[in-house]
Amino acid sequence: MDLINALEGLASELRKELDQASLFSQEKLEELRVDFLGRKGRLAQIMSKLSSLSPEERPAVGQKANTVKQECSRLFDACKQAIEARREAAAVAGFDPSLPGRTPWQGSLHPDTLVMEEVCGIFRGLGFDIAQGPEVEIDHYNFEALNMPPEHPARDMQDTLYVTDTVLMRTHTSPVQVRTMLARRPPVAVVVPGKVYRRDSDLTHTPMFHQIEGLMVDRGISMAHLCGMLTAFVRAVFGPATEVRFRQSFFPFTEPSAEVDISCFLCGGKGHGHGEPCRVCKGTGWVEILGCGMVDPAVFAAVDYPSDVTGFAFGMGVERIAMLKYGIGDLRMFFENDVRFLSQFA
Ligand code: 2NM
Repeated sequence: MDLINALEGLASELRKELDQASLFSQEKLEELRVDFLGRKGRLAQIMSKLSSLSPEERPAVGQKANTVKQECSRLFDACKQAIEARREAAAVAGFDPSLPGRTPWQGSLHPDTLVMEEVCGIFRGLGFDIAQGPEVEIDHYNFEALNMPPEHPARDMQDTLYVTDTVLMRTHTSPVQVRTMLARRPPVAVVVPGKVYRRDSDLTHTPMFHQIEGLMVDRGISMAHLCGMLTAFVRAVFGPATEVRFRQSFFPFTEPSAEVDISCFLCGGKGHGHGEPCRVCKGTGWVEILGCGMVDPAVFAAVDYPSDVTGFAFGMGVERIAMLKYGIGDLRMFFENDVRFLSQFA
């Protein structure tokens, strides 16, 4: 008979629901009791159909209802005691499982890390290895081998943090390229992300910042490879419509040297928007993004490479790229580690 089945089902449904019940609160258990045994509960709903039965059928159903009700009450009471016992044990142990949980903080990567990972990922796709090296360097790798002998005016361009006469905090990541060339024969293709140090501190300079430099050396490497690689790179970071401009420049370790400008990603190179000069490119339509050049033969001589190899190198400031990419207006944000800033990069 349907109602008998329904009544029997009720007890097994309750057993299932109470499986986890020692983890319930008393409040939740009481809600469950009302749901099953309350005036408009599941048992009451089944019994409301009693009137549809013939008078002969009713006593059996009524009896069944009584046993089911007793069984359910017994289950509820046992559960209530189990919850109370658990609460008492936990209280003795000094832990209250009925307290709401604490939401753990979700960490996020620093914008410097995001940019270094993105840039290194792009160059890995172009066939470059990633190399790293010490932040405390010797004069020889940081300057001498990079065509900056003692008294070279270029050493004044970079205010160096010295540890001793010959030991210093690296002022760029280029000494890692030197170490790489000393350790490997051409072909070499590496990018080097990392911290660099300068004796400089104001609104737009910090004593420590991040650079990514790259180097590709082989027989037959030309300016065309440099242009192709760097164009592919900036389009991967700033979008396929980005225009690229190579502007003549100077570095001690490259000849010729150039700075790379990209068409402004904010105003699209127009130099203005809403009738105002563009705030990213200051109205020029171009944004400087990195420096580069063909490695000076003096650098290859310093690492004992044969005189017929050629190569290109490039370098960029990570904070500068991040400021452009994420619209960060203040360099100090990178070093204050304010969670309200950092969490925006989650
Ligand atoms: C730059 C610009 C131009 C550079 C040169 C070298 C090395 F080691 F191969 F000589 N590494 N990086 C380089 C060249 C770096 O940064 C603005």
